[in-house]
Amino acid sequence: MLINFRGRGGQSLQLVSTAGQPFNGEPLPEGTKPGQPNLPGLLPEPAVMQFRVSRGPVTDSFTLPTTVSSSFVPITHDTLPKDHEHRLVVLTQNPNYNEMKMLPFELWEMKDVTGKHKVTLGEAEDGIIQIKGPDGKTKTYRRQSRIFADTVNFFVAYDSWEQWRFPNLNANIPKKPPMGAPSATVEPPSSDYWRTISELWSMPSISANTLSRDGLPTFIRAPVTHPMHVHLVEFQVLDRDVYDISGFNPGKGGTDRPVTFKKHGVIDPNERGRKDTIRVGPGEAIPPFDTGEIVSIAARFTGGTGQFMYHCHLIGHEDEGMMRPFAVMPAEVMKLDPTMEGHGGHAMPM
Ligand SMILES: [Cu+2]
Repeated sequence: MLINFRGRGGQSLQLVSTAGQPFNGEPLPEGTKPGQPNLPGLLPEPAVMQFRVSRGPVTDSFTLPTTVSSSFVPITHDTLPKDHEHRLVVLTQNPNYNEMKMLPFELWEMKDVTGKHKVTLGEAEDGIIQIKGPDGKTKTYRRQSRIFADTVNFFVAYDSWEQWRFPNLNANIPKKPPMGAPSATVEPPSSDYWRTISELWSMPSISANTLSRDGLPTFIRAPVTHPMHVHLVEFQVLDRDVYDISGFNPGKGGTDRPVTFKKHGVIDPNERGRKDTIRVGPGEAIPPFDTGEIVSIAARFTGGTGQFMYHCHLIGHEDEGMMRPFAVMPAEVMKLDPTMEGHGGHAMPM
C-alpha cells in the first residue's frame, strides 16, 4: 500500500481493514463497502487504526521497540564459547587511490603478528596496524587482503563460533592534483574494467587541504558510518568502543602510533538481539574526526558450507571495494589442510 500524505497535514485519518474476513474472525456484514468500519460507531482494533498526520517535520526519530524475544539468549564475552576464532577487518581507504585502476574503499583483513613484527613508532608501514585496547595492551596486525579479488583468508569451521571486529579507520579519499587539470572532466566508459564502474570527475581546488605541498595525496578524515553486513549468519553485538585513530596514517596505510582505546560506546537497545547488519560509526564525529569505532560481533556459523560474502551495506562502498568473501567448511575437512591456519596444521585430529 502506498499513501501520499501531502495535503493531509493536521487531519485525523482512519486506516480500516476491508479484508473479507476480519482478523478477529468475524465475517463482515453483507454489503459492507471498502473503508467502512465493520461495526458502525465503533473503531475496533486491530481492524481500524486511527492516527493524525503532522503539519510539519517530526523532530523525534523512530526507534525500534527495546524488547527482544523471550527465547533470545544474549551472548557476552563471558558466555561466548571459549573455543572461538578472532577476526579483525579494518574499514578504510586505498592509500594509492590516486593511481588509477584502484577502488577508493577497502576491507583489510588483518592477521595478528604481535611479537613477530618489529614496529618503529612514528614510522608507519603500509599494511601494519597497531591497536591498543581497553586493557592497555598493544597488538600488531599485518594486512592480508585489500580488495575483493584477493585470496580468501577467512576459513570458518562449520558450526563454530567466531568473533569479528571492525575498526572504522576512516578518512576521505584524496582529490586529484589540480595542477593543469581542467575545471571538470568526465571520463567515458572504456574497455578499462575499473573505469566502466564509475565516472571520474576532477574538481580541482574545491578543498585546499586535500593535497600536501609536494602534490602527493593527503587524506582528510570524515565522519563516515559503515553498516557492516555478514551473509549466512545472524550475529550479536558484543561491544562498541570509541578509539583515537589519529595514529593511523591513511596516506601510508599504517599506524605511526597505535590506534588507542578512548571510551566505551553505546549499543542501542534495538541493536541487541540477532542481527545481520551493524553500524560501525565514526565515534565522536566532531572535527578533526580523529576517532573511530571498533565494533565486535559474535556468531555461530551454521546454516551452510561454501563461500559467502560480507560487506558494507552502503552500495557505493560495497561496489567500490568494501566486499570480501569468506568460506565455511566442515571442521573435519579443515583439519586435513595444513595450509589453513587457526583450525588446521595437523594431518590428524589431536
Ligand atoms: Cu561503508
